[in-house]
Amino acid sequence: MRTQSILSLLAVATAVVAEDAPVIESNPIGAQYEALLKGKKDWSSLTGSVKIASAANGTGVSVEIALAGLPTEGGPFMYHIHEKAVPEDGNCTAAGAHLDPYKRGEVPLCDASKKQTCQTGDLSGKHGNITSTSFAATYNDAYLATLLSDPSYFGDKSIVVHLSNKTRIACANFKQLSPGNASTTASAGSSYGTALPTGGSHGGHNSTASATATSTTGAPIAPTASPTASPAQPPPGSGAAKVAVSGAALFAFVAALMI
Ligand SMILES: *[C@@H]1O[C@H](CO)[C@@H](O)[C@H](O)[C@H]1NC(C)=O
Ligand SMILES: *[C@@H]1O[C@H](CO)[C@@H](O)[C@H](O)[C@H]1NC(C)=O
Ligand SMILES: *[C@@H]1O[C@H](CO)[C@@H](O)[C@H](O)[C@H]1NC(C)=O
Ligand SMILES: *[C@@H]1O[C@H](CO)[C@@H](O)[C@H](O)[C@H]1NC(C)=O
Ligand SMILES: *[C@@H]1O[C@H](CO)[C@@H](O)[C@H](O)[C@H]1NC(C)=O
Ligand SMILES: *[C@@H]1O[C@H](CO)[C@@H](O)[C@H](O)[C@H]1NC(C)=O
Ligand SMILES: [Cu+2]
Repeated sequence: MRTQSILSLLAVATAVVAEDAPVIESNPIGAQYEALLKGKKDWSSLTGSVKIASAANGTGVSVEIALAGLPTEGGPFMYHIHEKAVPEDGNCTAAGAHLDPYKRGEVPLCDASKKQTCQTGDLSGKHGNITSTSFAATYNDAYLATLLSDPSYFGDKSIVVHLSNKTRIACANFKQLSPGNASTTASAGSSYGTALPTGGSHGGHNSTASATATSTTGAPIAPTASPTASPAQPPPGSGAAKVAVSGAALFAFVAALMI
C-alpha cells in the first residue's frame, strides 16, 4: 500500500522531469528556412542543404535534407538543430547544445517511436542517422515551430552534422526565405487547401506522422572503431549531469516521503 503510493508518486515525479514536446499546430503557412552546409577542415568535400518549411496544414514542419561528400569513415553521422547560431568565424562548437526547450537532456538516447520525448532539435534521433556518403530525405516533424514566439522555433538557430564520436564536421545557420502568413494557419480557421502559397507543399508528401525518408545511393561507410571511446566534444550542458541532478532530487523527495 505504502510502496504503491510511493511508486505512483515516483511515476508522477518522473513525468514532470521529462516534459514532452508539444505538437505545434499553428505554424504560419508558407514559412520557409534554409541552411546551406559546407564541411570544415578535413571534411571540406561535404556539401548540402537542410530546408524546413511549415507543413502544408500548419501542423509541424516538412524537412528536406540533402547531403553529399560525407566521409567514408566515422559514421553513422548524426545531425541536429542546435540552440545557438554559428558565429561569423564558423566555429561549430559555439552552436552550443541541441535545441531542447523542454529540457529532456542527452540521455537516454531518443526513442524514435516516441518522438515527443526526444530533444526537439534531435533530427537524426527522431528520423534516422545517416549511414552513407550521400543522403537525401524528406519527412514531417510535428514538434518544430516556424513562429518566432514559440520555444520550439528554429529559424534563428543552426544545424550541425556530427561524426559518430560527436566531432562537429559541418554547421550552418538557418536563413529565412519566407516568414509565411501567420493568419493562414489551420488553427486560424483558414482552409489550408486554398491558402497554400508558392512552393509550400514540398511535393505532396505522405501525411503519416512517421518519416518517409529515402536514402540515396552512396558508398557504405565504415563504422567507427570504438563507439565507446570517450567523445572528443562532450555536449555542452551535458544531459548526464541534468539527469543526475534530477535523480538526486527525486531520491531526496522519495526519502522525505518515507520518513
Ligand atoms: C569556438 O567556440 C567555443 C565555444 O564558444 C570556444 O570555447 C572556442 O574557443 C572557440 N574556438 C575558436 C577557435 O574560436
Ligand atoms: C545513431 O548514431 C549514434 C552515434 O553512433 C548512435 O549512438 C545511435 O545509437 C544511432 N542511432 C540509431 C537509431 O542507430
Ligand atoms: C495572409 O493571408 C490572409 C488570408 O488569406 C490574406 O488576407 C493576407 O493578405 C495574407 N497576408 C500576406 C502578407 O500575404
Ligand atoms: C503513406 O505511407 C504509409 C506508410 O508508408 C502508407 O501506409 C500510406 O498508405 C501512405 N498514404 C498515402 C496517402 O500515400
Ligand atoms: C496535418 O498533417 C500531418 C502530417 O502531414 C498530420 O499528421 C496531421 O494530422 C494533420 N493535422 C491536421 C489538423 O489536419
Ligand atoms: C573522431 O573520429 C574521427 C574519424 O574516425 C577521428 O579522426 C577523430 O580523431 C575522432 N576524435 C576523437 C576525439 O575520438
Ligand atoms: Cu548536434
